[in-house]
Amino acid sequence: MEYVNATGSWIGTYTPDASAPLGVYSAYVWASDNEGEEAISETFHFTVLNNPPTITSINVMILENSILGVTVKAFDYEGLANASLCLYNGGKWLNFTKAFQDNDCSFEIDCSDLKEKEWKLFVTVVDKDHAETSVYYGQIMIPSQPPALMFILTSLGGAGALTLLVYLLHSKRS
Ligand SMILES: [Ca+2]
Repeated sequence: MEYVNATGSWIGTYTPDASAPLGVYSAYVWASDNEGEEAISETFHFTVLNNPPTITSINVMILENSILGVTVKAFDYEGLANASLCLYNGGKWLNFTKAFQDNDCSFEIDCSDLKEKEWKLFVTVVDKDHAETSVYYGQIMIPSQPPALMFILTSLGGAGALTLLVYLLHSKRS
């Protein structure tokens, strides 16, 4: 602590470590003079609170084969735990949760089997002390996967048969 001669005060600042357990702390001041006399103050209390996490960026990409790629970047003084993606299409919720690696959390979700193509995307980030922050990212469109043209079809020969099979594959997916 630093002594301020003008006021006869000792001034100190205590900053709890980011990993300090949350809650109420007790503290007191102990002082001694040059003759060895001591004095102890009354105990006082202060509370260490949790800072909620901050979502710094959300990057959404539609990758090949209807893979939805989402990278969430966030910050938290006490440390991040995991991120969740929630997709909502008006009737159905899909939830995906993953742990953070440092300040990044990346998802690759295979959406090729989803019939519905328009989804609202919500992102939730949870810190190590269970505080959470949620945001609505916006509407995303998952494009239909083009019908798969398998090499084996060519062995069936005939343009008519090929067209029919491609059409059947396409109908199955849409
Ligand atoms: Ca926190």
